[in-house]
Amino acid sequence: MNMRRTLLAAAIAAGALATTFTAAAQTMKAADVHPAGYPNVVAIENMGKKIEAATKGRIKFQMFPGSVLGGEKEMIEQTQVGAIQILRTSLGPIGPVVPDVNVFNMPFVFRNEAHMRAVIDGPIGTEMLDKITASSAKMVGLGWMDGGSRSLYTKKPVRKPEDLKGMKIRMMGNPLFVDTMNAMGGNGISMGYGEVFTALQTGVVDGAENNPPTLFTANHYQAGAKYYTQTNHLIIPEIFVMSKVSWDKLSKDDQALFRKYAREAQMEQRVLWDKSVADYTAKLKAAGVEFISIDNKPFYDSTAAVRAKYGAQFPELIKRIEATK
Ligand code: BDP
Repeated sequence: MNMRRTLLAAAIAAGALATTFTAAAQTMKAADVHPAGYPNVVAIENMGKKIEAATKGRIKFQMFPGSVLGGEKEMIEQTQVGAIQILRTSLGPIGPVVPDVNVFNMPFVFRNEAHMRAVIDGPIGTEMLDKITASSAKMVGLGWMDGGSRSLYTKKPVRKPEDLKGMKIRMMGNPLFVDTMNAMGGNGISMGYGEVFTALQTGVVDGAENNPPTLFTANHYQAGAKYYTQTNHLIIPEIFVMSKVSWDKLSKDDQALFRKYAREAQMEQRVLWDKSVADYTAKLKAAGVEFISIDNKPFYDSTAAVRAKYGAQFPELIKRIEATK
């Protein structure tokens, strides 16, 4: 056999080996506080399946649902150091890390959920993801999810701000939310999501606030909070981010794949979300939770100072949000 050919064959074999090494399958750890089957978890799992198929198994996903890797604050930290690759979290606890996102965390900043969706789907949503990516937070903003509207649930019925007097209400870890609750008439207590059930049971708090799917899956109504007052005071989009450490290791083509399927996950979650809000609302009612409809204007009015305080640094952005149809 001709020497040149042998060398060529050896070179090809070595090349193939090298490709096999660089293409070694890697597993992305994805995490969420919500249980398996929750819309947000399902949408990320489906994104993972698409990426796995598109890369022929070179990139695999493993979902860690139900807070098994910790609460959101801890998971944000793990994502920053690259121990978690994909994190779906509320935007609430991102605020202390990337203050720019707080414009979306303000009470009553969106008129309704349709308005919020129009904002996250459009240029403002993309700019906000890019701001997170460009910040020092070591996270890449991949996409948004719908977190519905958050309303109050308490052990005693609440209809107006005065009814909240003296009530301790659990809020997510971000001073903006404590200010919001204090302005709404109660005493805001910042606490991790995983501690709320026991805090309700032991009387450390008298209530909390969330959307119907979370109220149901976290069982908080079984810890005594069975009055659900439709304040709709926070319409916070949820987000999924990737660890910058892991993102920087992806090729440009893989990054483009992640972007493409992230957008699809954003759209898919919404369909699953709407269905789950309807399902869980029916389940909550069947379980004896009393839904209290109110005129939420007094709550809107009472939080004006919070919008003024936190919105002061984003006057232009707020105008653009308001102008979004
Ligand atoms: C739920 C969000 C979840 C938050 C939780 C909370 O989906 O990301 O952790 O609220 O209140 O609605 O902490």
